[in-house]
Amino acid sequence: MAGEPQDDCLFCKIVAGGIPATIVRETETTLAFRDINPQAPTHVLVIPKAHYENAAALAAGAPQIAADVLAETRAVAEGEGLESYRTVFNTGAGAGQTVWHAHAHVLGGRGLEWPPG
Ligand code: DGP
Repeated sequence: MAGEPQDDCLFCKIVAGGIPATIVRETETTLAFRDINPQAPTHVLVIPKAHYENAAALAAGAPQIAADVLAETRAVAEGEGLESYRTVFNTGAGAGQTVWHAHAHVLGGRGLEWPPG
């Protein structure tokens, strides 16, 4: 069921403390931790603690938590001292989503080109 923890979800396991992660920030509804395979000097993932399979499902099912995730991307960028940064939600396999728990990538600390690949 949307919002409920999933036994087979990597990020639900991180939320539950079953898999270690380098936590950057935590709120009642969100968790921010460093990406295991960083693509920039700062590469932090901001996730809802509740399980939604991607950003679209989160926006539809829990818009306030979606807003919390977005607010946390700003807080992460500020905490990392980033004036410029990119926030990315890969939604669907064709867009590069590989973990099926909604997450925002916060990338910064180097020049970022546009368009992305
Ligand atoms: P995406 O491709 O948008 O679904 O991004 C998933 C990201 O999750 C990817 O950049 C790598 C990261 N990731 C995968 N497994 C782990 C893990 O066990 N720990 C952490 N911290 N990040 C992970």
